[in-house]
Amino acid sequence: MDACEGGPDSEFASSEEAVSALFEAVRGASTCLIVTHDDPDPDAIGSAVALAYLLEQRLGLKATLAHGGIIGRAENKAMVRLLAIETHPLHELELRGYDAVALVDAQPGAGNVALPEEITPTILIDHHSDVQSDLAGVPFVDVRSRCGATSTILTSYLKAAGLTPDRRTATALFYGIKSDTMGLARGAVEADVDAYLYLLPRADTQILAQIEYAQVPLAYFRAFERALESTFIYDDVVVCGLGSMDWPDLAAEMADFLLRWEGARWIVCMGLFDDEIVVSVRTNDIKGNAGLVVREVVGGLGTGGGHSVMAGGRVPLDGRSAGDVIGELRRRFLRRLGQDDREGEKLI
Ligand SMILES: [Mn+2]
Repeated sequence: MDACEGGPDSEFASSEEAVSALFEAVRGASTCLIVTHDDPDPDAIGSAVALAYLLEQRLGLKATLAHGGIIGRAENKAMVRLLAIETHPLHELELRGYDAVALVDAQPGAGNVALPEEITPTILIDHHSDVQSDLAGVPFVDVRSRCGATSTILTSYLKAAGLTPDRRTATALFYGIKSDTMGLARGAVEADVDAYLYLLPRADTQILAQIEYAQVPLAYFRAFERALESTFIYDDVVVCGLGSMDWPDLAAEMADFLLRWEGARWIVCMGLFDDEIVVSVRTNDIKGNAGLVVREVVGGLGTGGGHSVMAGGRVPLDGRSAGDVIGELRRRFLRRLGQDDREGEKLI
């Protein structure tokens, strides 16, 4: 059995069971809207592509992909362009026009899903833990928090349905797993490794290389310089205030990058995008419970959550200045991570 199959939070003992329940949940439907979390990452996009493939190939459903926010990171833009993935901004669609709605790599209560509250998904497939969503009324729920990627769950569905992914689907799923687990180095379990090895020979390695080494705009290097200039060290806690960002996932990208510093245990990156402070947290302490840390820190101010070693959140400005909100979050994070509120040492 896959190490994240039938986990403590999954209702299903196997992916075969999950797939038959999934098919039952969409019985009679002819269209399905597949929604990811806002500013979708490769795992969200890969999962959506694979679910569409499964529903189209096995049930003849017509699937439409949608997301909130923007696809901002250069790699993610390259992924949708090179794999010809059509995903629509959610606000441009008439949401009531679909027979079924699926949510992948996200949950309704996480605060990072633009799907209006009055729309109850038909399908929910995710690997985020402790989101405390009210999932009553969602006909199909499969949350496997031990999986390193939602793409791993979708790979097991395809296998369970006896469906071999085509090159495009395999490439999207492979990159989803690779990116969410940092090449199996972060939070990956046996099932992620199995899925990764199953997909690798089926994926287009040339396209993968073009995605991973996607060219970036000049603004990227400038943002990097600004970020490094405004990064401060408090023992093993590193806090980066990014200021105004051109795309929201820059906070996560910087957090990943800063975690490479040998002295780091916790990274907290915060930046302004669209009147909200975007928070991204990383730790190399596998018992760190980053998701809980973020939820406690942003509690009362915004929303957040994640996994043991990576997490994120959003705090709306609500009329305050970005500097004030970032300052308050910085103080809260430092206190929560056992550091005094002090000046901090500049990174560079
Ligand atoms: Mn994910």
